[in-house]
This record gives sequence, structure tokens and C-alpha cells, in this order.
Amino acid sequence: MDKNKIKKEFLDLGKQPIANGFLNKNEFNNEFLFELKAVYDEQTKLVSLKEFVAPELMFNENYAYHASMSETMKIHFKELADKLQEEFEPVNVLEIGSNDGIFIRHFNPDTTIAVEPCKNFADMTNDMEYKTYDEFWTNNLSKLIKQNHGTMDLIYAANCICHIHDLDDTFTAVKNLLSEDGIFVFEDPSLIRMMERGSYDQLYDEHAHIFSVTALQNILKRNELEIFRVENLSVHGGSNRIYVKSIHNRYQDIESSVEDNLLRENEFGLNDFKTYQIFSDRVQKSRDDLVSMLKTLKNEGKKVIAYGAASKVTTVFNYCGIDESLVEYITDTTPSKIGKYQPGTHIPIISPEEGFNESVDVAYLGAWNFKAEIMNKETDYLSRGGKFITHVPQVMMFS
Ligand code: JHZ
Repeated sequence: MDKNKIKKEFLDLGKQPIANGFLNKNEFNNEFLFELKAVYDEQTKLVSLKEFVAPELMFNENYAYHASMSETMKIHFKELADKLQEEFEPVNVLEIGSNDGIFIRHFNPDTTIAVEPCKNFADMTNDMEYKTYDEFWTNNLSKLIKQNHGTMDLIYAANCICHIHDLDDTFTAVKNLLSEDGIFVFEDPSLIRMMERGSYDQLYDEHAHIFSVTALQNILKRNELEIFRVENLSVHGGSNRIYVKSIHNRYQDIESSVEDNLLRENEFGLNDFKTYQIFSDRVQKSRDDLVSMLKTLKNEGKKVIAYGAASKVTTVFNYCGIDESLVEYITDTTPSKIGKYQPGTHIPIISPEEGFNESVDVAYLGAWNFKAEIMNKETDYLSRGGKFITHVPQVMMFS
């Protein structure tokens, strides 16, 4: 059967740039753009992008996303590292997509390997004494690692597996590298949470797939792997942490959280294409509401900026056609984003010290997934009457 026939398109977010490809002025004219559309696979139930972007265009030595920019995420990974060490006592550990070492820093460098295709970050973890393979995760790399270091008791990946186009190759690579009682744990944004919250901005070039437990179960199974635990997390707007083992591994029981999640997804309608069509209508309404709110604020003479140049904001602003005439600039704490321009819209990005000041009336909360952390930090802004806007779960202003 033609695989593309069972992939049904449900969402068109228009022409989009590389979400994390922050630009210098002299790069405005030859920007790469692609059609950001989402499809639902009737057979596996997997939601993916219709058009994949070449990995080298996104993940290279200029990769801008720096996981340690958030205190929430630092605590999140420290707690997870402690928990995995206590429960599973792994010796050989491998992380796929180790970014700035936010997770592996809690493991012994002598027995921990990292895989990171973005050279700027691979250099950081190599400097931290973790043997880092500056490459994409593939079955060939997995074979090489097995040859050099033996099998792994724990393979971990955060916000990375959903970036990889070929999931069968990815999972085969994992299966071949696990020790007899080894486990694979990974976490990525959750499809049900995206659908519940209308957070369509989880879709951008890097997120080749947005996973449901149902789809993962189907794809893992055909690669002789199975899920034995699912944890629903609040980070990144709602993620699932998936615990996986080989079907031959008898050390772990399959826990009730797996069936609970499968049932919940089915009841929500994730296995029914109609649900995706309803979501698409909601996204169009979200765009209309956001643009209309920003235009009203502009007419009232308010100064509106955006807070956090997240990848997600690239999707929202490009889809909604929001430019400097509606949002003056974006503030962000990441050194490599400051002084650059947002992909596609070319809205300037400046530091919070420079841009988040008395003159701001309203800030679109781009980093809405860190709302609690940011509300805690910005009490001065809020107490002088500053307001935030979000589109999650619907377009609204709050303070
Ligand atoms: P944040 C990235 O998505 C990309 P993004 C990636 N594909 C992925 O899956 C997720 O992460 C996990 C800034 N900020 O984390 C920092 C402030 O300025 O939501 C970041 O640039 N002030 C790997 O890019 C941005 O906001 C603050 O107080 O959508 C947030 O980006 C805080 C807390 C953050 O990820």
C-alpha cells in the first residue's frame, strides 16, 4: 500500500522558516522556508509533519536552544537523574541529544556517553569529560557505540526522539544497544495535551512527530520493544515520559499507567480523524482572536512585546502574520539569540535587561510553558499593571 495514502492532512500552518534559526540582518534575503502541515497516519495513529526538513539545516553548530536557560528544567532533570539512579541503578548510560549536559551532568563521566549532533553543545559535554559523539542517532552509530563501549543499562532522550524522522531506525538502534535488563526512557511533548490545550505551536520543523502513547506503542512493537510505564509530565506544556524495554526483557512488569493512557487517548478521540479536523478549526479561530487582540492594543496605543523567543513563537507569529507593526520586539535570556532576529518575521530579539522595562504595557508570553516560573520572577512588572497575553488554552490577557 502507498504509505502516503493513509496519511491524512488536517492542519496547514503555512510557510515557515527554521524555528530556531535566529538570523543576522544580512541573512534576511535567502531564508529557507517550507510548508508546515500536519498529517495523521490512519494505520499507526502517528501525527507527523507532512514535509520533513533536512536535519542538518536545524541541528548544527549554531543550534540556539539551550536547555539550562530555565530553572524549572534544571530541577526537572536533576530529580529525574536521582530517581532513575535510585530505582534502576544503571552503570552504563547513554543520552541521545544531550544539549548542554543538563541531564548527564548528574551521571558518572567514566560510564556515560552522549550523542549530540550540534557541535556547539557536543563541545560543551566533551569539555565536561563525557565522551560525546557529535553525530545524529542512527543504527550505524549505535553499532559503533556498542563496539566501543558495550551495551547500555539506560538510554535516555529528552525532547529529541520526536525530532527524528525515521523512527524504525531509531528504535532498532536502541534495541540493539540495550543490555539484557536495560531500559530506554524518553520524553517528548504529548499529543493529547496539545489537542486539549490548542497549543498548535508545538508544531514546527524540529517536531517531526507529536507522540501519542497509542502511536508509540504501535511503532515500538514492530521493533520488538514495549512500553512498561508512562508518566504524564507538566513540563513543556505537557509531555509524556515513556519507559521502554525489549519484549524479551522479563525484569520489568507492564504497569497500569500504559493501559490508562491508551484508554484516555481513545476516549478523547485521538484514534478518530474527526478530532483532528475539529482541532484545525480551533487553530484558525486562535489565529483570528490573537491578531484581533493585538490590533486592538495597537489602536489603543499600547506597547506590546513578546517574552521568550521560543521555537513555538516562530510558528505562531509566522502563521498569524504577526510582525514588528504588532509586536515591537521579543526579549529572551539566551545569549545566542540576543541581537538576532526571529526567523521569518524578522522581529528583533533583545535581552530582558534592555527590553523588559517600564515602557512595556503588554507582553505576549511566548514561553507560556514556563508561566509559573515567569510569573514568580516578574512580580514588579505585574504590580505596576503590566499584562501578559497567551493563546493557550485560548487567546486571553491576564495579570
Ligand atoms: P522553550 C525547544 O523549544 C526546542 P522552545 C526543542 N525542539 C524542544 O522540543 C523544546 O525546547 C523542549 C526563554 N526564556 O524552552 C528561553 C526567557 O527569556 O519553551 C528560551 O529561549 N525567560 C528542543 O524553543 C524560551 O524562552 C525566562 O524566564 O519552544 C523558552 O523556550 C524563561 C523561563 C525562558 O523551548
